[in-house]
Amino acid sequence: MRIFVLTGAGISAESGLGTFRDKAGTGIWARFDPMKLATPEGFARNPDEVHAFYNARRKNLLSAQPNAAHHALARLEAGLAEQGGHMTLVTQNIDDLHERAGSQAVVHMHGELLKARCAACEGVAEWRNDLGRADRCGTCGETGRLRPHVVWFGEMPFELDTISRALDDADLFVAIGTSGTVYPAAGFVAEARARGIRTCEINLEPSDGAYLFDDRRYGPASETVPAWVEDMLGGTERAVRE
Ligand code: BV8
Repeated sequence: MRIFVLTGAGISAESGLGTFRDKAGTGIWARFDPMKLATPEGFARNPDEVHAFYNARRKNLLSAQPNAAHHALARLEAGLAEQGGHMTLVTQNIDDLHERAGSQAVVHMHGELLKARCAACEGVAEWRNDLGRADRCGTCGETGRLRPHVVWFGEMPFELDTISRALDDADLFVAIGTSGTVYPAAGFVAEARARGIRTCEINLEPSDGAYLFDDRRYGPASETVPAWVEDMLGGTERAVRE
């Protein structure tokens, strides 16, 4: 079995990291303006404000722990490999909770909060402290040219070719903890369907794109994902229709 898994902020919600668009209107983008804080134009206009936004999220991440859903996906990756199968894990998240739970291959299509990129030399380095205009690039020595290594709105997501090839190769497409709002990630389910691939949504509640999924499982990821992984590794994927 070759499974393509796409995760979003919902898989990290129970680890205490914020989601973006919860229906309750409590998400990050309900409290902060993405056009000011998650676009290159916003960063150019007010770098200190954008750095402060990501410094707060980086601090929050460093005190967070992976939850049972992250650990279950790490088990699925290992279990499928043992069975001669394969799992591709693509995440929209910029946290490192999949890696800390033991996932070996994670495609961060929207970048990584614990890395900084230099606008002068394009060098990328681990960065776990606060980041600001006074910081110096360890590769080229320039000061004040570092930014969070994340993909902002209007910027090209990373590894789209890798993602497209993995979709070509998959037997099953599973979206976990994503509202299916942001493109191109939100378009992956339609690409999977166009390839005749079975699709499954695992989320707290039906997303606006729920109709695009053959199977659906709803509830907190820390409960629904381990149960789904047990089914997958037990070989009897029990698709619970809503
Ligand atoms: C691109 C990184 C061209 C930074 C993010 C106008 C101008 C420019 C672009 C556009 C435009 N109009 C549209 C676009 C395209 C735009 C877009 O899609 N906009 C949307 C708003 C309409 N996209 C882009 O700009 C992308 N780039 O288009 O470049 C291009 C295109 C194709 C090919 C080549 C080039 C770049 C988008 C990336 C932006 N960066 N983040 C940061 O994190 O600060 S996006 C942001 O939303 C998040 O990072 C996240 O990755 C992404 C998706 O959000 P979700 O993960 O789905 O989270 P959300 O809160 O929405 O949903 C959580 C879900 O979990 C909910 O359904 C909830 O019910 C559920 N949940 C909650 N708790 C639990 C749970 N589930 C289970 N258990 C729980 N406990």
